[in-house]
Amino acid sequence: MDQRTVSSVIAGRPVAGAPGGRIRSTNPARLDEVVADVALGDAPLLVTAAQVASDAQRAWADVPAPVRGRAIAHIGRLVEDNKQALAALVTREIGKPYPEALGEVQEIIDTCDFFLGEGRRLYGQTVPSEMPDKQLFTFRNPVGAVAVITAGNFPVAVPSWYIVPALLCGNSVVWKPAEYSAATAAAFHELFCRGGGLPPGVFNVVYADGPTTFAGLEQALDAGLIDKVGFTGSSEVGARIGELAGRHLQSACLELGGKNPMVVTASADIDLAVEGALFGGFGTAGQRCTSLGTVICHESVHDEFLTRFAEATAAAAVGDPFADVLYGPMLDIRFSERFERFLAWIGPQHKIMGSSGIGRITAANPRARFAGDPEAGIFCHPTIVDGVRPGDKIFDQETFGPLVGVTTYRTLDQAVELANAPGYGLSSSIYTSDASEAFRFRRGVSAGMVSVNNSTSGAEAHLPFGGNGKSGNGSRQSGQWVLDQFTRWQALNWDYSGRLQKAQMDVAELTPDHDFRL
Ligand code: UN1
Repeated sequence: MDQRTVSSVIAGRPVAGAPGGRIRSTNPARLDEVVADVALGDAPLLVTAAQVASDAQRAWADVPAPVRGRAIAHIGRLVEDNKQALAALVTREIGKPYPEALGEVQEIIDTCDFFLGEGRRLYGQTVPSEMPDKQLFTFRNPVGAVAVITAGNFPVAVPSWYIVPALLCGNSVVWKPAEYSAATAAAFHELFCRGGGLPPGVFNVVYADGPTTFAGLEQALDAGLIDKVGFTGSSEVGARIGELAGRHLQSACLELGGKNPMVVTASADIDLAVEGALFGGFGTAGQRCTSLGTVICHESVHDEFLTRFAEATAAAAVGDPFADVLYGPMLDIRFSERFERFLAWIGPQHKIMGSSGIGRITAANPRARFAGDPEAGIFCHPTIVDGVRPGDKIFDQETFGPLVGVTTYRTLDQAVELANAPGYGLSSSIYTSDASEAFRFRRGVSAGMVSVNNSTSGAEAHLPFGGNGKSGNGSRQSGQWVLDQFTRWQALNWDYSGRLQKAQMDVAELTPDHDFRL
């Protein structure tokens, strides 16, 4: 297997040396396999990248939008032509099962397909003036140099949600991907630069750890080199990034955690709900921000749902992500260590189901349905925790990993209250055959995304993606909605009357007859 050396690329040139040290990105399904040697940058390197991006942005904005749209089209085609290779790298580096990795790469292609046409739209408006011989217009202007910081659970799809529209709108980019998905990030960066024929400096990538990134970002913002920040990651770090951006009078685009509820009503198709819970809860080993957090089951169907869900979970194959499995390893050792801490929140009032053990799958703590050698990587048992209630940490907080809570409700209002109780608001789902329940749930739930008879995961690439509460600050990605993140409206008024016409004051008024009655 090939092993890459990965370094930051600024102004089209790989950065020599490793001022932030070196790390190894390993295959989480086979820890002895090094996927990449990664040279990390320091805070000054991030500032240099921001300077380069800032310098390159004007000329990029001068490239006509339809030409930028063509660049996006070419990127999409090149990604499509490299789909299998990029997906295989995703699977090797972060352990996402290969079919899901193919889907993830498809999400880049879909995003390019959407935005290639936007280059020929990027519409502004013509607006009537309140005075004669005057015309009003609106224009979308690029924001400037954009810093994008992304997680490694969707190491290429989610970055494309930022980077494709940012470039299309005429912004330059500094991207800081997760260190543990650096080889995948390097491949993505190269496909974008080569496919798009992007001028040097328009799209830069910097590998750095979290604290270094924060320090570099702060310095770049202080120096006026970054005009917009996009961040996908934890609610805790997102709050700090939002605060930092706010101090610079900017609003960050934040895509944060979730505690995504699934309501199973009395009229639900239970088989469908079980299938949705299995994919939503345990797909990607529960490490999506759209992963199912808690199943909120009507008390009349709780026992039936739980029995079937536990059976399906126990029967599902886990293991080698290139085999036919429900899920593979944890993304990286740090996630399995943190997951162990979440498991410690399980109390005596809870009932555990779904596997032959909990925590790391090992020879001493085996799982019956396992593909491959569990000791070679970082694999965790799927865990269903029945009887969770508000006030239990396991109910209230995101537990990034293969863990699904189950609770019960009596009235739909209670179900909505339970769905909203943790204070996140990313994705949500309801299984019902009653349209009024679906619409009442939609109206009451605080989530930015609602699925009816579908799992909490699986958002399509052209609907607004984003959350409320602890899941984000209301920003939305994807489709036409993300344009508001990467452009600023400019209003133009043009008076060709040859005199100063004062708004609100020099406006003609027609005389109504208010006393008229039929
Ligand atoms: C994420 O978890 O950060 O809806 C993104 C989904 C994917 C994207 C998830 N299309 O599950």
